[in-house]
Amino acid sequence: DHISGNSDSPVKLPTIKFTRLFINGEFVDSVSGKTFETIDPRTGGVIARVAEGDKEDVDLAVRAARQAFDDGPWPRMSGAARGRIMIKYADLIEEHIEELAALDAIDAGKLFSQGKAVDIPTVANLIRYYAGAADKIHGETLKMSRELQGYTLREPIGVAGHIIPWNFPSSMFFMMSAPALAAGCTMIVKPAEQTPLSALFYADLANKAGVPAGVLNVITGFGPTAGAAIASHMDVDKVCFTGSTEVGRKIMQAAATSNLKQVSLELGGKSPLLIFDDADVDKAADLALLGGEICVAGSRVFVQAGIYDEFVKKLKEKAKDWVVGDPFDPRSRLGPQVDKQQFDKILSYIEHGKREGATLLTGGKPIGKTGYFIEPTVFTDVKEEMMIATDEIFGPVMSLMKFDTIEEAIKKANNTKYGLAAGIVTQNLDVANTVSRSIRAGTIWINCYFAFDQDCSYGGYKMSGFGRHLGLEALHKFLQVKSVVTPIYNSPW
Ligand code: TXE
Repeated sequence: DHISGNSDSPVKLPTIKFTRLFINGEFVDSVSGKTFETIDPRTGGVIARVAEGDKEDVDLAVRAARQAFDDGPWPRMSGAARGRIMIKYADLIEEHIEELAALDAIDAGKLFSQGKAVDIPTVANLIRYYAGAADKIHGETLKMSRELQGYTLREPIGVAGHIIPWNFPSSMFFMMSAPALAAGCTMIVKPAEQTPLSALFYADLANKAGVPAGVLNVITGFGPTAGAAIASHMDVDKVCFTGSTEVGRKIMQAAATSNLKQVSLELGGKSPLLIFDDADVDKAADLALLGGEICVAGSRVFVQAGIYDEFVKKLKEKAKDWVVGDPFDPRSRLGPQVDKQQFDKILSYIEHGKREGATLLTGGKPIGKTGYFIEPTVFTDVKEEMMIATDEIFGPVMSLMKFDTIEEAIKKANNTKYGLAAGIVTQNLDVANTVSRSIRAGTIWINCYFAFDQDCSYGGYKMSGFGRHLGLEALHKFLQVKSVVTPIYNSPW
């Protein structure tokens, strides 16, 4: 009973208010005057044309951010004053929850109900979390080994560039910009070309909240042009990137060959979910079905031999209830894939899985004639070396594999170039402790999955990148340490 296309949803579709670049506190056209289409993944139709920023626009935005950092009030005002503005910003976002959730639903295909109940309110709370940290940024008094007085200051790093993917347009915008704002940085945000709309709305609300001109600039446009200009800019002090491993490499190269700006990368994943014999099979199957277009998706599911058959049966049953459909339909649990390219990529992996000899347990096909809907897909009889088990697919495709011992589970879980997250389902404390310490990944969820929290940082081991989102770790990404040393009066230093 999958549904697709447009439903007669009672939700009013948002009018598109902002389609131009936001530089130095104003909405402006791109220097070239060019625009590009942003597409509704429910139908493949055009929602709006948006200004196409390029190098010249990035130059203007960086100049504004540089000036706001070097001479403006933002890094100089007290942390408490920055915090107050950020709290106002969060309140304004909360006043527009429905409109923002609807923008992400039409632009990214994200579930409206999820956006309204979770994503947008969480974003407001995330801003408040960092607002509360803004007046608690301090260094240390050092225990020097000689007659010296030494202490450290934590200072904002300067102008930050944030390059954002399409899978969580709102959450990613603030996971990257909120800690930078609290630190006293100024910034240029480039949303993904697939999902520019909510970012421009957030720029307007920042303005209304009293974030000074030049502190938060938004350049909509493409990666190889606008994104690359940020990564290679001589006046950007730090670039934060979330996206593909391939582009992550380019960002590092651009930083290395320009001004050696600091880099943090949150890249792909192929996270394992390990389900042990003593697990509650019903709950384990629910957790396993939470995958999809998310970097930490548990896309490799390993089940211990004793419950394997029962688990497969359960999963097949439950996958049927996983309704794919219009993101505005409250029955939907999965919306469309974000664009044609992602849709084609997922379908070609599914074909590859079949050719490589994996068994299609359920799903495997597109749904409907319009839009980019795909059935939740589960493969069994997957071998570790198959492409569906090694590559990040970034769609509703799961690979099921079997294991016998704990040692084998750990080995298989770590058999990947990625290391973003892992899940463990067991009642046995020893198993949970042993396995969580042995897996090389940035987040381990035990008997849960996707348990994100503003105070709980996440990020990559191995080729999933470095640097952390969320928590105070993310705040420290935007601060640098200055040591100040002075001799103690009359001491022979
Ligand atoms: O990512 P890109 P795409 C993975 C996932 C997905 C694949 C491709 O596997 O299927 O990446 O997605 C900007 N210089 N993830 O093509 O290209 C681009 O404009 C500077 C995992 O959408 O990496 C966008 O803003 N910037 C991931 C951002 O980079 C460049 C989330 C991400 O786009 C650029 C998204 C360049 N040369 C995709 N090229 C996660 N970790 O959650 C592109 N960009």
